[in-house]
Amino acid sequence: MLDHFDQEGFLQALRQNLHREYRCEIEEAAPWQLHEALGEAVMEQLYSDWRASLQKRDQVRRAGYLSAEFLVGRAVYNNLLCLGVLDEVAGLLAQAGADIGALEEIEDAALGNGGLGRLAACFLDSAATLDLPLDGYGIRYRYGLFRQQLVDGYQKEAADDWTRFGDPWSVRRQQDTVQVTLGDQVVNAVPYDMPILGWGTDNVGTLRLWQAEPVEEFDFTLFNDQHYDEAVRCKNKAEDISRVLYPNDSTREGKLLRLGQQYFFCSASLQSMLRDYARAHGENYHDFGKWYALQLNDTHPVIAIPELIRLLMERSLDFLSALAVAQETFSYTNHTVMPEAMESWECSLLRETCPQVLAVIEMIDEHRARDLAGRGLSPMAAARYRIIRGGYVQMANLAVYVGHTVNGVAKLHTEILKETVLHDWYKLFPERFQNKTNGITQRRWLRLCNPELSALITRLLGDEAWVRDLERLKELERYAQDEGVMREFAVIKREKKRQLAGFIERQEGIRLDENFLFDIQVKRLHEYKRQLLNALSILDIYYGLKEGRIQDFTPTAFIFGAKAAPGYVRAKAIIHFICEIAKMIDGDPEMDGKLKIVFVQNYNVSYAERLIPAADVSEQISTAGTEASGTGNMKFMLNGAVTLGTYDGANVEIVKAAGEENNYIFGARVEQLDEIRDSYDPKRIYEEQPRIRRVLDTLIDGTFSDSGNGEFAELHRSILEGASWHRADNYFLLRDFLDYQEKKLAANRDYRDRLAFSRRCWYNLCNAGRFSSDRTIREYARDIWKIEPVK
Ligand code: GL9
Repeated sequence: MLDHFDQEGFLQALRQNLHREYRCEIEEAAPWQLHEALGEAVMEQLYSDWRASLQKRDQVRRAGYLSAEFLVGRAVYNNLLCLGVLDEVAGLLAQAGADIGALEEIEDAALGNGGLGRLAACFLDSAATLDLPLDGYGIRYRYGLFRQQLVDGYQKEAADDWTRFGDPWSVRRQQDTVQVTLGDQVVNAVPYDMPILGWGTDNVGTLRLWQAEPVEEFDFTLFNDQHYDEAVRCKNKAEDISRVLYPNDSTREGKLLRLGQQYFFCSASLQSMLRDYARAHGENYHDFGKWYALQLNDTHPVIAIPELIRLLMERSLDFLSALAVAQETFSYTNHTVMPEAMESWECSLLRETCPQVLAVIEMIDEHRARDLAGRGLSPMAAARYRIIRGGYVQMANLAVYVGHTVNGVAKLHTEILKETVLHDWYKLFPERFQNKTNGITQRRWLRLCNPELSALITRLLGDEAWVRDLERLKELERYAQDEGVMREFAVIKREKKRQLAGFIERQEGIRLDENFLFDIQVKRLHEYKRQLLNALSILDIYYGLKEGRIQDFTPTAFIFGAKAAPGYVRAKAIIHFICEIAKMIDGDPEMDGKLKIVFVQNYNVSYAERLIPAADVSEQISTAGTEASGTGNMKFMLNGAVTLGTYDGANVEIVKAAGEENNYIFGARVEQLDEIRDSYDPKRIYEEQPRIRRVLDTLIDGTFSDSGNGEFAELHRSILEGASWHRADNYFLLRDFLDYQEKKLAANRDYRDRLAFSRRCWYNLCNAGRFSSDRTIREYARDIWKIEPVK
């Protein structure tokens, strides 16, 4: 790619685009105008490589990643980086009087909630880099994940109008429009294709996002008769389908519209694949599964299974042949063990949205009953595997029964699937189960977000090969003994902290001192992730400092970033609680220069790119057995932070790779929790431990005001009494509290010896190689999709 990047031509194209579209020069252009013109110029440079890659796809076995979410973030810097011209373009713009940094104003494409959607984006990046024929299929939401503001410590949501200033990275492919029938309504599905650039290759992948549009703009007769609202009703109803991303993380939304979204993008994607298939291979659809491997990202796209069978039957396959093709084609990834996230759809909803598909699901379930009887299961035993149960379709059962492979996303998670969540299925089909530990792309999560550290790594290794081969980092271990290198490493961390402090001051109006230890917890707000535990521990540190119980404390900034699902009342109460603690500490002059809390607003991919490189301590404190994998944990490790965490998800593998002695691990393990679960008595701990009682009681003793809505008292009850739907302290905050506090203070003490602390950070960085999504995607390609690189 970089060989044939034409700098002169590029600059000229940029100028021409600005002249033509906005009648202005580079130095006069507003950031969004520069972004549009720059995007267009890049797309022009890409065009022939993208086209060539698309053509090659048709000649090989290929894979499709079906996902309701792709959290791609900001494209401009990453694309310039992958083209190998980020610094050059920055220089050219500077010469022309413009600042490439101005493009920070451009909104992220936040078409996902969190880890699951970001993983999908990392996978596409890795596949493009590895020349693997993988494309993404999803929804082009008109509004992505809501924008978050904190008003008096409360989360306020606003619409995320991410295309407000255009979207130069998508190509509308009108000619590839297909139609999808939803209930009594037919809508157009119009694909918008985004190029996915790899590093050091001219291969370009494609993310195809579907937009719902009316078949007819509006009803002219109604309009003429002055029924204006009526006239556009159909248009609105069609556009509603791809209007907004559901902001739920690990909880399901049993809404008709959500089901409509899932069916819409699955049907559209399959129709377009069948069209491509027929063009390339003819109309013998029996062989579809020989050419296409389709990965179902959680249960959201599982409706693609019966839809493919239906579409194949329309193309004259019989049911059993179509089922066999589906079996060959689909595999399913589970991303969570939270029972409230397991999708099931009421049959009546399916009947309303896609009755033809419900009929196919019924056929699959009848076939399953016969199949299992044939395998010698009694009707009683076979009933445990029902796909339709109590009037609901169990989407995970559908996926595991029809798919050829099911995988978890970290070793521990896959074990939990086999032993509990999907145990019955594992007994029946053990050969279908695999583990694929998650990964992250080092292009965005180190090379792009931390050019300073990248430069050091490149200098020490002698070249940039690590950007495509992250295992190379292991060779850096020997520099742990080199004080000069360790000092340089520490200087870089300080610089990233200084940069973050500047950004936070501009965004939040809060000043941070880069000499503080930066302890960061950023992720979606969820009870199982235990931000409340972190908050309570900070309160304990606060009282410990006031009382003199804690001595020689390294001044620390605790930084939070998290969005709460708008309907998740407790999660919002926890945000408010953290903000109240921050306010109290700010108001206490004794804490000046010692303790600081910041809750940043609107945490997103671009904010993460600034926060993660600046962390000394990475908080990964979910209750053991609850976080399927986590991927933020890997990003922090890669940028040289130590993990303060539990034995949960991929933390287990991270600590194994980087050494327990270089991290701060605490808390009960899964087996221990399983043992105490039934007899667990948080009230006893509360009564026996005055420090715990004191911090927990700030929720009810008037230390903080919940503005009279009872939200803090409700949090207090959730720990000590439980509620109708869960036990007291469901996530074992009190069980782990003292152990957590001990490890947190140990990290704080250890930080005083900067050199030793830097070494621990360094070992984390050096052992992050395994957590590249390049490794993950190679495993999917080899073990599940059976696809090969295309050169
Ligand atoms: C998640 C898990 O909770 C994470 O532990 C995991 O790392 C990712 C990716 O596999 O998947 N499952 C899930 O529903 N979400 C995850 O992050 N939620 C969101 O993406 C919002």
